[in-house]
Amino acid sequence: MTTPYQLYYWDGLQGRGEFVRLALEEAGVPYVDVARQKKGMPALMASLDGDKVAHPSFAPPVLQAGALLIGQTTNILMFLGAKHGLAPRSLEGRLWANQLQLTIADIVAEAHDTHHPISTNAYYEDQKREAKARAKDFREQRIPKFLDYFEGVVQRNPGRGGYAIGARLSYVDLSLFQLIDGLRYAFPKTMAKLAATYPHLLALYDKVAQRPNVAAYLRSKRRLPHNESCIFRHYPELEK
Ligand SMILES: N[C@@H](CCC(=O)N[C@@H](CS)C(=O)NCC(=O)O)C(=O)O
Repeated sequence: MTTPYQLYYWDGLQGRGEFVRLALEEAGVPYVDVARQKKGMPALMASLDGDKVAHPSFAPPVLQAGALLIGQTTNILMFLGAKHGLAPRSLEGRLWANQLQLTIADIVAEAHDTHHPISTNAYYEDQKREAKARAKDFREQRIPKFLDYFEGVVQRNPGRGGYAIGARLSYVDLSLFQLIDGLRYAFPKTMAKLAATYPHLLALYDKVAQRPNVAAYLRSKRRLPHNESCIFRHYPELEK
């Protein structure tokens, strides 16, 4: 038997770890969410420490796969996609998946910056005024621009089935599900208003949510609820 994957990610929130969890859950492979175990934090911290590991990450999520220690969400997904049939096999297809995932990472970073526009290290309460301005621009300009782009990708994909790439589910579809889920939580009014504009993305969202492994995961205790420690935070004042 092979050692299960070890996922290093902060406990108590979905965060960027969730993009990795969804891929692991869909693939049906065993993994340990290390920081949620007793004494898991020192192991998480070691994955960031260049004195302890050969390839330290700047920040979680980090995935341990046997002797490999992999950082950066997009990099981890590229690895899992190839290993578990969640990515195209051709070079062109793999690069396209990676490109889309990097674009998802871009909007995820911008979603984070709506509540921390000045500094990740400062409290939200100390940057509320700037957060308001940043969130307004994100809601009015950036969400539509990114979602138009992804809607076009799904709509123009010649593969049948309503996926982002080809005719099969990939990790990009799982991440688009998580992106929409997070945006709906953080900006419910904005997303409700925009819903009619993104029929292909919303159909993809439903399709992913109904995958047996994903659906079982979403019902499980392993799926933590969205909260205000995370990337996607619901502050009603940021949607006024
Ligand atoms: N580009 C990285 C970003 C990783 C990241 O920012 N992780 C957050 C948690 S979601 C963190 O712990 N950041 C600490 C920091 O930036 O100092 C990725 O996509 O994995």
